[in-house]
Amino acid sequence: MASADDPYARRIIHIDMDAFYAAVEMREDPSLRGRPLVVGGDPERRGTVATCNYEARAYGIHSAMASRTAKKRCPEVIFIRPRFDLYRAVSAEIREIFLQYTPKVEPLSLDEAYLDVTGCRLFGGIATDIARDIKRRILEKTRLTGSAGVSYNKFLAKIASDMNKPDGLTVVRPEDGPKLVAHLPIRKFFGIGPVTAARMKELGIETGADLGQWPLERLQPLFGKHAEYYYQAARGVDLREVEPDRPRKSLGSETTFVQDIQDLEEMLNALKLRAREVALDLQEKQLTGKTVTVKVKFSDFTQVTRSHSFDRPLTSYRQMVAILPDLLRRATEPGRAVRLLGVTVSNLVPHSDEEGPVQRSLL
Ligand code: DCP
Ligand code: MG
Repeated sequence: MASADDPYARRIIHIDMDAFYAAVEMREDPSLRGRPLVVGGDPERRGTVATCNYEARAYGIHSAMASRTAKKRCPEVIFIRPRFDLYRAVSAEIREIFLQYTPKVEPLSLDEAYLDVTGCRLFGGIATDIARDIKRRILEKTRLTGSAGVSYNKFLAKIASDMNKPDGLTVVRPEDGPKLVAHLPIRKFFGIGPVTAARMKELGIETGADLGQWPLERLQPLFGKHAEYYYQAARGVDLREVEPDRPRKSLGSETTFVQDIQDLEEMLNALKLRAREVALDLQEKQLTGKTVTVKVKFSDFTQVTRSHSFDRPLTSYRQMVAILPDLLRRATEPGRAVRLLGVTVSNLVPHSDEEGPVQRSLL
């Protein structure tokens, strides 16, 4: 009988929409279908590809690529400006569907979520059938396809959803988990970014099987608090819970300039615009925060952040703006060109009504 802490007892589904922004744009304008399409960026200027459709991927174009490079790889590629409101609306529709199967839904981004369906009684509790039904409902409601991964933990459900894209449905059963993980490049493990992967490579760890050779006592001095997760993951075990509505830790907005700027006034104006975006976002989500951080990226891509924490949560947009000149001066150096500026508010708390109607709005 499966107990609550049995690492194989849960049923987790990971859903990830296919070429999400691009698919939405093709739905809105069917004349775009079958042609290589990039969402985000601008080939004449700076900017990066947010995503592209599968036709564009055939040319080697991918997310986060410089749009100039994308244009070089496929001169006839069509560039589309992203319409986030539209993607957010579709995302909300998908989330509504998820919630009809389980309250345990953890969105990771607009197009991706984990669902814990362990307690779901639909379809005799068979997670594969539940996942198939979710895909069907998404298609019916949004005319878009998504790919599903079904497994006994988050790590493997996410790996599975990526295995048969687009429109995939892939199941990884407990008896197959360890074998799959053994073949997996270390870079695909949750939480292992390029830096850790490079470090592991130096240690001769390139796959799950390599990682599985290391006893916990040897991983601990090298990877500290992450060691246990790596140790378990190498065995196909991941005990992380699906966490519904994970509270946000920060809200931010940033901008990359078409041409690097050096003028402090100009920088300050750009920052104020970002701060306004953040204030709007906070207001929309009924949040405020205590810490304001300014981020500066220089033309050589090095990055500096400077923060200020107030004793009490912000009650106005002005308060946020007032601290920007000081943070900006501390982050920049005269004459050094800046390529990107951003503002983030963290240490978030709910924006209560107790402070009175005048202060209820951050704007
Ligand atoms: N996105 C972005 N910048 C990135 C990566 C993604 O703006 N560097 C946006 C655009 C994507 C959406 O997030 O449409 C979802 O990201 P995915 O990684 O799931 O990519 P897609 O859904 O576009 O494609 P796939 O079919 O590979 O999931
Ligand atoms: Mg996707």
